[in-house]
Amino acid sequence: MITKEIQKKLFDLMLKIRQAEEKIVEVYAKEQTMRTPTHLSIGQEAVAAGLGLALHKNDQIFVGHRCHAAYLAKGGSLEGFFAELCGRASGICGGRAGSAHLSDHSAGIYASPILSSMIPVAVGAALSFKMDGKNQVAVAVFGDAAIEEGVFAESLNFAVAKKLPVLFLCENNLYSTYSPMSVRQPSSPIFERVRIPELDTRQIDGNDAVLVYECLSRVVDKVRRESKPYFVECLTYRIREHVGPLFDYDRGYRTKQEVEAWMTKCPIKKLKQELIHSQIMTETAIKTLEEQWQHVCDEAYKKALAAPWPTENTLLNYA
Ligand SMILES: Cc1ncc(C[n+]2csc(CCOP(=O)(O)OP(=O)(O)O)c2C)c(N)n1
Ligand SMILES: [Mg+2]
Repeated sequence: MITKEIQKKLFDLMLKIRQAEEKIVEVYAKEQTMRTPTHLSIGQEAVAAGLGLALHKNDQIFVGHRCHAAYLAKGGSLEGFFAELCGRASGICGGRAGSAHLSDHSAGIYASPILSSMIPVAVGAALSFKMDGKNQVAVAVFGDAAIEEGVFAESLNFAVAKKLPVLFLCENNLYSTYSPMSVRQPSSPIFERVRIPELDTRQIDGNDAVLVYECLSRVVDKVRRESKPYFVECLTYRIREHVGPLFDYDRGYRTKQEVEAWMTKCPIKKLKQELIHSQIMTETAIKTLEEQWQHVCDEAYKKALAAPWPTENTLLNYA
């Protein structure tokens, strides 16, 4: 049952993620303060928001290069986020990791941009939860290209064979860098192709935050109760370029019309209309909330720039 509170929380979380990434868009090229490649999730926020609210605090997410949204949705610190992107000592990984390795043990999120590499790590975490009798769930979050790596099949096989509490969550944004699905994979939907008798799989609209939350909260509950894996494919779309803050209409691998068509399906726009229509929030309240998140992100960025760089004597820490 979706309450007004859940709807508001989903909206709030998506706004937080959007404003954080819009701040990156604003300063990335102009100020050159973030010397790290950034893979933005603008347009894909509903998946992370729905997942973040569906999980318990001690569940863990294992994600790839496009990790900002999942990191913020899992409770990663916003100040630590900006400081990390600016390479400062107060960054969540001491300024060493950058945008694609956001990992925060206390929030329960780990990221690595080696394609598919976090999928077996999620399965390993799920194995340890099961062996230790912990009631936790591990989630592997990955893109449509990650299933093309052999380790995905190995991980799925092992998780099903050992009945592990792991959710495989595929963010299908239809592209791997500049290559569309049609030149890389058979035309049948991913969720049907990975289905085997012992594995439940589903495909959902990944731009509908309420639907994502409803689906994932049920699925996560099932994974936890029955200790068995589940695969969910979320259909969504990346609005900005693969890596960096710009639009990429000039690249020639997708049309401007296609991007604009997906902009009309923006998950934030969609939930905003629903909130206003069902009189849960007024337009003015929504505007105020947007401005509040803008302000919080501005302040976190300013604080990051004022923070010290890592010092030379810490160079070998974490080695
Ligand atoms: C092992 C490996 N091969 C290639 C790459 C380069 N690479 C980075 S992202 C990416 C495409 C990923 O596409 P997808 O999994 O669909 O995620 P998306 O970027 O669309 O979110 C590739 C090929 C990599 N990081 N690791
Ligand atoms: Mg993709």
